[in-house]
Amino acid sequence: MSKEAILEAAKQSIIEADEDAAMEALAQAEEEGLDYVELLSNGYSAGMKVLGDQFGMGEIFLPELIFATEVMKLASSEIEKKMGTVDVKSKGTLIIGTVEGDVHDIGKGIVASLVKTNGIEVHDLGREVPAQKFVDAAIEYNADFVGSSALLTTTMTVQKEIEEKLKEAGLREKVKTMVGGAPVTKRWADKIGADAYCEDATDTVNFIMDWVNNL
Ligand code: B12
Repeated sequence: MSKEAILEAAKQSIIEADEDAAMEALAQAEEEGLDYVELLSNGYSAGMKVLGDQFGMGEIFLPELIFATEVMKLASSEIEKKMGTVDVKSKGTLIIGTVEGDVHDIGKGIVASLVKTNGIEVHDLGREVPAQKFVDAAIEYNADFVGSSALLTTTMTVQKEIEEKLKEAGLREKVKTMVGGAPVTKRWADKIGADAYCEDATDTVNFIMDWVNNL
């Protein structure tokens, strides 16, 4: 099976919320030695994007999104198991979470696992996390990076609050902040004073590694 065909099968498995097809695509990917990150981004996540557009246009409804989410979560957790973690001394610590009022945690989870596999200690605070909790965790774990995910235009403001609260706590110079999520842009990151906008999990790893290497 060609790479393109496997990616397409992964994408379709999400669109159709078909768990068996999703696992079949993963098995094929493994057999062909396909890059798991590519499988996640250009396969399964591409399927979520199609559903998001259909949902936005009123062509599908919430239950269909929820079914697809379950398949997406299964696929990403299986991939996380396969990628394993690197057994080296931690190169830094990341606090990550989805902001208050927002339950979208698939993308955040993917970012967390990919960063972890690159030797960074990750503390995932989960979803619907208030700004202050990011700050408290940054202190508790002596974090180098704080990353927040927002998928709703209405919850992006919490990312701004995180910046403000980090400043109040005197931590803003110490940590690098990263923002992500579908409605988030580089412009938004600049506007609120975040250090980086990362488009996807690979982008996030590149940003972190650049920073770690320049320490
Ligand atoms: C799946 C989904 C859901 C699922 C979420 C399940 C879950 N556990 O996550 C369910 C069905 C529960 C849901 C609910 C709702 N949803 Co919804 N949902 C989506 C959908 C289709 C896909 C999101 C997704 O998982 N994408 C796949 C992942 C891999 O991509 P990603 O999240 O963008 O993450 C990548 C990057 O953004 C980046 N990244 C993400 N986070 C971070 C963090 C950091 C630190 C960094 C560096 C990078 C980074 O890296 C990730 C990996 O590459 C989007 C459509 C879309 N285009 O995003 C709508 C969407 C986000 N939802 C939407 C809406 C409106 C809702 C609801 C309000 C619907 C309702 N009427 O109830 C509720 C909100 C509930 C709430 N309070 O949060 C709208 C938002 C509109 C807006 N502009 O505000 C969207 C855009 C759909 C649409 N077109 O209308 N949703």
